[in-house]
Amino acid sequence: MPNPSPRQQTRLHAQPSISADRLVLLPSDFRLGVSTAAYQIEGAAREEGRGPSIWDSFAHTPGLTANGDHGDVACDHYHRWRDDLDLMVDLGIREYRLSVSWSRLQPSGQGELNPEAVVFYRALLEGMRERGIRPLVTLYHWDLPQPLEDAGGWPVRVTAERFADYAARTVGALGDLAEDWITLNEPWCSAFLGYHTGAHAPGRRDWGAAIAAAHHLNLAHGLAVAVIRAELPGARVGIANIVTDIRPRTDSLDDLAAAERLDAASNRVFLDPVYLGDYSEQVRRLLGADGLDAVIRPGDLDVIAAPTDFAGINHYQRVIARHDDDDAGPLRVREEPAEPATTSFGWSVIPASLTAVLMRVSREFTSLPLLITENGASYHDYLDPDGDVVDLDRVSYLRGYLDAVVTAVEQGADVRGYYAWSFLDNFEWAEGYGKRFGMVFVDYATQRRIPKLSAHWYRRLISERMSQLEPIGVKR
Ligand code: IFM
Repeated sequence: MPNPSPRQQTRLHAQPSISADRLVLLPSDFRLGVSTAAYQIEGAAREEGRGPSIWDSFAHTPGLTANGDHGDVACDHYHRWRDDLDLMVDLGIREYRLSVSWSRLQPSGQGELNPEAVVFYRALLEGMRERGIRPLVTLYHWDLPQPLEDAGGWPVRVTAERFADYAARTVGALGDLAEDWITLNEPWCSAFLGYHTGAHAPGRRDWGAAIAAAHHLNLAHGLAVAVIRAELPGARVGIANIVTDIRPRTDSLDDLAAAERLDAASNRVFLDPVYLGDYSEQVRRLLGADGLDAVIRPGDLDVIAAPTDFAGINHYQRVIARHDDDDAGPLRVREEPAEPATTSFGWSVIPASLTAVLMRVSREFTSLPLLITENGASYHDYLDPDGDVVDLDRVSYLRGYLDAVVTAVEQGADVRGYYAWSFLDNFEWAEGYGKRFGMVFVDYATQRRIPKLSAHWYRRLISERMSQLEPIGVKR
């Protein structure tokens, strides 16, 4: 790797870090890491026994992803993982959130694990151990085995039971190599983008199915917590929910109610049962008659509220909610990005929204330690004629959002980690490869990795942090 070139050094010097007297406010066990997901980086879609997932089917259906992009090859991490881990080490990164692929580990969605997949993930996790990288492993980052979708997918209850079986077997096979586990990533996307808007796999458009999926995803999480604890008593377990900062457009009663509805259907339907033990009145009023009441069985809420060890929070944006009777959707809410929208997705860049979300989760939902399991931004990154990627926007984004984390800590939130999304540019779902979130640029034609300026900035930040911790004897 790549030390920064002299020109990059000059640019880096011009980019301030987070000031030492702010950085020092983070708890001594604070993790500074990066995050990825299996389908977005692995490739090797038909190798060594992997079966198709809903994302293979979706991405190979013409017209559903930008440019018809799919994850068949992606970043070819399946074959290049050693170099990728070496690069991570060179960049000073010792905390890595990754996901394992259900359709690779259990291609039919039930029964014995695929031995070749177990060999692969064991080698990957052993490779991390050898390099001193601590894994945080997500069991489900959206790649439902296609046979389970064919049998009804998340809207049917048995999928939650299948997930618990997969979780038990996977933790049984890999648990000696990882202590930290996440059950599900962003069940909101799986349920509502997958089954309501159809923007994500499996591409269905059925509001009732999305609501049933939401409950079964919550149930899957709770069932998995129990089996993970049984398999690996020392495990630290949590769920990664996307938490959006939702604000009413005006203080009219209509807009306030619209914001409350959007919050119920985006945040509360997942946070309430996991952390508060029941769906709130707002959620039940909005979703109960549309199917939620019908799928909740006695005992489910106790299962879902199984104690966890941390709360994972993925945060990307603030959204403005406006009441809209003409909106054909069930929520009657028009969503607008809060200004200024500056990422290439058109998402807002408002670091204070992360502070707000962390404070809200701490005050309203849980006193568990919080891990920011994803936060990041896509920009129009490109290789300049000197072969560098100078992503000043991302540097400024990361600085702003990490500083917002420090603000939340100052205000009393118990935040223990930040995993930037993402380590590598990767397959950004329906948006394909056109949206780049990585700190490391991937030239997909050659699979060359080029650390962007943000990667060098992050390395410097981690090293400043380490030098703050050394005098007090904390080593990582
Ligand atoms: O790329 C995704 C990731 O898979 C889940 N959270 C949001 C990211 C950016 O859209």
